[in-house]
Amino acid sequence: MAASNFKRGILQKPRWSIRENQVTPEAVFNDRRAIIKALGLGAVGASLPGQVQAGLFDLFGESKAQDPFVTKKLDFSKNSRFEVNELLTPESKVISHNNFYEFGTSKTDPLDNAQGFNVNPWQLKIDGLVDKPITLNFDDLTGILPLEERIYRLRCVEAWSMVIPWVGFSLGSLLKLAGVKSSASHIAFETLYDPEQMPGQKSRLMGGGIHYPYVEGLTLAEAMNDLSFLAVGLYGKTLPAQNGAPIRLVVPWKYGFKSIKSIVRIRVLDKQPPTSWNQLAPQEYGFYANVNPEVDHPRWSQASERRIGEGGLFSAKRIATLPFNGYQEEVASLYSGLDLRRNY
Ligand SMILES: Nc1nc2c(c(=O)[nH]1)N[C@H]1C(S)=C(S)[C@@H](COP(=O)(O)O)O[C@H]1N2
Ligand SMILES: [Mo]
Repeated sequence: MAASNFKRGILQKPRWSIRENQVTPEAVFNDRRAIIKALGLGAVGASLPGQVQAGLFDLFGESKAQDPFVTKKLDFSKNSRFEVNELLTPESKVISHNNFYEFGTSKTDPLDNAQGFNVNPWQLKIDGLVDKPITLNFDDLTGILPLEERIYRLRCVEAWSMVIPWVGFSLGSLLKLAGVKSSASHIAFETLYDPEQMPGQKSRLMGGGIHYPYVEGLTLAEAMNDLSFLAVGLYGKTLPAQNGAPIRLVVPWKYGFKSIKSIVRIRVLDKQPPTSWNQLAPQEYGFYANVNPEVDHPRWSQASERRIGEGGLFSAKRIATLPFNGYQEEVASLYSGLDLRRNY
């Protein structure tokens, strides 16, 4: 009936829209009802048997049926110290243009391949040079510390960028709970290793040549900087699988590959840990990876970036890249005396 016709016709929506469901703000939800009404389907819809009604609502992404990965609304407060006077990247772009090589190397692979990703149960261990090792389970991730929202720019080393409202807590606040020993100098992070769930870990080709598990690292001073953030959500809801559910790092002054996803271990060390992209191509990706418009990637310029979701239909807007991605005031002092050209 009408529903299936609409599905094939003008009202067809991209796959991601079907997933915004449980979390849709009331206004938008009501708006969809208004659309149904405006289409003259309201009265018809209301009188149809349940199954057909479900089909109608499905059009607008209100069915939970074929959605194995569920995001949920989070309780949080806004942290007004971390706002950005720029347009937010639409949620539809944030959750459909991703790098998550464990699920494939093209930008839409993570969305396509991560929907069956099972993140509950989960374990995140914080250990190494700490007074009190901590193991967080799935519920602890959103319960151990008060959640706040921060709007950060994200600048990928591939010269595209987004502006994203993250929900989570500072990395430093979690490290303080564990108690960092005075001998510590660095923090190592590790993504889940589960080739059964992550097809990119099974095949060298699909996984982009990375040796899994994906690992990253920060100096202790970087980790304790107020900007270093552990995100458990974005746009007010728990993280979609493709964005690094159930918990991922966000270090906004560094290239995106430092912001490791789906973390299972945070280890406090007394030496610099190996990092995945540096191991794969050391002449292209350094340990620091601070956003720096003056130091080009060997194969492309880093002077400007493509802001995803802005600009015309066929071209995204290009804007100048800022030193430390615009977070110079907060972090430049961490690198005083360091040659940023050599320590890229
Ligand atoms: N485990 C893991 N973490 C990862 C990646 C990855 O492939 N695997 N890609 C990184 C890169 S290159 C970027 S730009 C960001 C992208 O985050 P987003 O998809 O949420 O925008 O995640 C980073 N974290
Ligand atoms: Mo990236």
